[in-house]
Amino acid sequence: MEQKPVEAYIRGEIKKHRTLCFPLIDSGSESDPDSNSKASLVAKKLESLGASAILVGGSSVTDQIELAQLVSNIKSQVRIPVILFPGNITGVSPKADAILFSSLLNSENPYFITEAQALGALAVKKYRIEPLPTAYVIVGEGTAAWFVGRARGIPLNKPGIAVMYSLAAQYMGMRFLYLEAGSGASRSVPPEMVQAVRKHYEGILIVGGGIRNADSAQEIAKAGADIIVIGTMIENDGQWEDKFSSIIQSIRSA
Ligand code: 1GP
Repeated sequence: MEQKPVEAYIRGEIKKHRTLCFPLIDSGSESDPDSNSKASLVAKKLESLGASAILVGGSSVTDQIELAQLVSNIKSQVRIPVILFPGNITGVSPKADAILFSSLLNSENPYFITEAQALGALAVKKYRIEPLPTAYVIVGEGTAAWFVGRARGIPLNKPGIAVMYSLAAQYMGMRFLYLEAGSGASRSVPPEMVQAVRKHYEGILIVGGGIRNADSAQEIAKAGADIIVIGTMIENDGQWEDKFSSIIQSIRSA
């Protein structure tokens, strides 16, 4: 099968740098009406600090007009791909380069496994967004992604269960696997779990949720993640630029 441009770009970047960082920018902040224009400047900064792509979305996107505006603002500021990370069909937006076209494999609700995907697929085709077939697996409990997605979170101390899901994802042809602890998680996906999955899963391994500093990013990179996702730290930390730089350095020397 012909490899589409964003996937080929990601594979090329992994060859070059081994572990990449995709920062996540959430759409919409009720408390800050200027958040979208600020976010595009943040994206520009992130690109200059070494981000390989910008993820846009999250589990709480409710305003599609605002999301579309955000995506085109970011596109006007950066050259790296802008990739949608949808929590629902509202997360599909016209100007993006690609989408993590995800199935939440460990949801208890079929809506998040196949129904939202069917409802959103024609929009992805119409907008010519490159779909990146992704198995989305939630680890641990108590986060928004876990609650909204009705996930039966994989216990943090059960890496073997994550391995089972990752092999299932591989056998179903999903070329990306996202191990998600959830935004703002108090504990990130344990490196032991990442390592166990890495031994078996041959696709592109994304790990996110609760990664706030260079040390934990490095541990997860060493354990075998191809891509690390950082969200909350960028939104909440006054020193985010320095911290982001040190995360990039730490994963590239892992
Ligand atoms: C959430 O994995 C991402 O979907 C990022 O998580 O906000 O905790 O960095 P954080």
